[in-house]
Amino acid sequence: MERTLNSELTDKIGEPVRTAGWVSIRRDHGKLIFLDVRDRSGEVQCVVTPKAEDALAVAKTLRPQWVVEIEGEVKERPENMKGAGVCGGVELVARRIAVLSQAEELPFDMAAELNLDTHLDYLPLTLRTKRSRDIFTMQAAILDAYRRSLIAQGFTEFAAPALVGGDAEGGAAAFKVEYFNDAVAFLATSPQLYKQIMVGPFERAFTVAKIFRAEKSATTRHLSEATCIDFEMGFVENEHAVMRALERSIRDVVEEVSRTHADMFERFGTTPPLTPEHFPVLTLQEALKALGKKEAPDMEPEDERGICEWAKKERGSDFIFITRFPTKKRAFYTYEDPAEAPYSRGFDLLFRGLEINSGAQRIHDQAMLVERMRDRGLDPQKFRYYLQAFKYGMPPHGGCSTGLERFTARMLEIPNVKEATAFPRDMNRIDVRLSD
Ligand code: AMO
Repeated sequence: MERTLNSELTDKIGEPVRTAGWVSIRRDHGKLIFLDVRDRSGEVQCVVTPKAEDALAVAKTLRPQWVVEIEGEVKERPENMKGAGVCGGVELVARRIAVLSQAEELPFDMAAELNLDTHLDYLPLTLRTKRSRDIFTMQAAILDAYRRSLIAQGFTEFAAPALVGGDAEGGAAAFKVEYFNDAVAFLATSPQLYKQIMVGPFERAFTVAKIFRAEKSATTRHLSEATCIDFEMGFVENEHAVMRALERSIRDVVEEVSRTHADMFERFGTTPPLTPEHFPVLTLQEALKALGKKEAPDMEPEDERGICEWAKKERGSDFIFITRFPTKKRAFYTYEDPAEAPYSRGFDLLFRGLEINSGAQRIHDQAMLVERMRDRGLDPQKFRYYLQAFKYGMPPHGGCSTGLERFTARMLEIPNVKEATAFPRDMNRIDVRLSD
């Protein structure tokens, strides 16, 4: 008999089926045993009665996370007993149960709320909880919708390298790799230079890339290894063209996940984010003024939270763009129009209190780019490979980068970005706590 998924059982009422999955809970009720069994499609209740003597004997041995195969008959549950979820309308009456794999006694109850470190220590187990499965189902949906939105806007995907010859951002904390003949390599802190090069062949290009940052502190926002959705587009007049493409992608993602995962927002005690037709845009100085603060070269985390509250209250938006940061606070490739000096054409997108995206119009003139490198104490010679893109014709262009873990975390209002990372790394942890 072929395997039937739990979600398909509603179509097989009265029929014999074979299912397989993990036991979540076993409940003994007098002579009956009830099992909740999870597979990739959902959870279903299974009833074992004394009529199925052998199955009952096996059921008595089962504990959470044992992997089983069950043969039985699908029954519709009485109206007043129907449970929630895709498989809540039916139950499986077991005739035969086979154990495919046993599980040791669990270190804690899977329903218990764990502190983050314990949750992370036991990820191979805790990723199986409903909460974790929700988070990473949401993450996969975000990534899928983002990708489709960019493709629909004419972007071509490419795979960016994670090993780079020099540090992509020219100075950001990078991990050294000692392996290559006569050269020190680094793990990429951003696919920046490569996505700009890809404007040459494709005009519009994007990549889902791993970035590596040797962050000096472990915060609720920083990872040592993160996933970014980066895009770059040619023929832009200014940074606002990039912001419009980004706005569309974000709106497409929110629309898609609100439609397909409405129940998840409810389980996380939040709602789909507010995405007005145009996200509010404030310059840095306007934002600081709205917060009653003095001029400053950048925003503090508390300012990011404050201005997001302002955007929600005043403009009905969970997203807000901040523009016109001082050029000296932005990466070397950021364009500055002489008429707008000392402010650059860089921007940040904040979402529910946190920066989730950063972008800009770039310098496209080779001479200007070389001069900027020199101003920053960077050796243009070290960038000669990248500079070819400019030497051989580069249109005005711009792009941006969204942190997938941060986007996911704010979507479900999860306080720590590490919980929205399947296998988070920070200075204290690579899988296990490094001090252990
Ligand atoms: P930036 O350094 O702002 O910009 O990074 C872009 C986005 O990536 C995410 N991010 C991180 N997430 C978790 N942990 C980290 N340590 C981390 N670092 C970055 C954030 C951030 O908004 N090259 C530019 C982008 C561009 O101009 O296109 C860049 O790297 O969500």
